[in-house]
Amino acid sequence: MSITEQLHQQRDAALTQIASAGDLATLESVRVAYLGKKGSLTAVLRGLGSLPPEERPLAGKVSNEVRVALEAALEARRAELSSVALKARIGAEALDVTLPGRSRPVGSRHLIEQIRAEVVDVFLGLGYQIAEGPEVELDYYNFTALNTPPDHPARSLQDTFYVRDLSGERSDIAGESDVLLRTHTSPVQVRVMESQKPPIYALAPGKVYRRDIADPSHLPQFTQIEGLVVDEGITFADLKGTLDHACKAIFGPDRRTRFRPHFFPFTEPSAEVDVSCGICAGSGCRFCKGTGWLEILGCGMVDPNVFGYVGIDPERYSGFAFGMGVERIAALKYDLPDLRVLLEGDMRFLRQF
Ligand code: 2NL
Repeated sequence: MSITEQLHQQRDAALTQIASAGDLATLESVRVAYLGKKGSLTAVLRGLGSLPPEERPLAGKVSNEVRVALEAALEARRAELSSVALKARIGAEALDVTLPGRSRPVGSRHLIEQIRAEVVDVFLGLGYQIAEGPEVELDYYNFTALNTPPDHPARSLQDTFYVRDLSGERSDIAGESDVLLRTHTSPVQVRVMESQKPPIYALAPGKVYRRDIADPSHLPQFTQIEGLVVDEGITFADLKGTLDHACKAIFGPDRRTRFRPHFFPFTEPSAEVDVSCGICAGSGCRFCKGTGWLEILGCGMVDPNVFGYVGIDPERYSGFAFGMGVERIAALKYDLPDLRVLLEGDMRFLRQF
């Protein structure tokens, strides 16, 4: 076979392999087999020098043509294969930017926390300090210093969660225990009066505990906000003005208040406060059970006996105090038929606020 025939045979074999190379790596191995340092075409080119001089020009020309043809075919196939590879990669990495994103719901404060913050803001606006204290309290701060008699029903095991029972160890408090879960936030205010001199303008929001079975209108744990003012010359008129302002700020400027006589061990005189019904504006409807009024808080002038426990001179100072249940305010504001939804964490309820 002539050298020209050999070269053409190699060229045709190489072109077939180039055409059938399915990926860039295979194509590269074809290139190395023919045009690499130890490639078969390279070997032919190296052997040109040993040909008889008259054959060299033609053999040189043909081998050069074959090399150029193979390089062109390799380059063309390389371009083809890279575009196929790129298309495959783009296909695999494709991202549909028109798909809706995964939703991440934004959380919100619990309704009780919202109302608590709203009430706190009203009293911050009146210059009150916010006070906090322990939820596990001493009987002394929760009952005794608040003028609650030893035999008062609120102190019974039926009504209060006791933590430590000392009745077996100390005969002087027979039937009593000295550590309990606070039943109101009043003990916070007793501690304020013990540690600060008047004038005192304090608000005590926090969780309180009572031994009730949960039902539509009772929870064993709820949130109370109490307020306390002690200053010279404080009268019941100051109490009325303050609470009327607070009710208008919380429920709306068109609401009215009324004060009914009541009894608490720690205040004298004492009153319950009603706010006019927001549905019927006072004329009577199903929501207010025909009365035109909704009961929202208790209050009164601080009993001088309470001042005695904390060393405040009742001849020089007078004061008022009040307490409200935040869950009850929530129920009135949003017409909740059952307070228990406030403790259950059901998103269908919580999402509404
Ligand atoms: C209610 C009634 C009330 C107080 C709380 C109080 C605190 C001190 C002294 C005197 Cl340190 N009184 N607190 C007074 C009257 C009523 O709460 O119905 N709460 C839900």
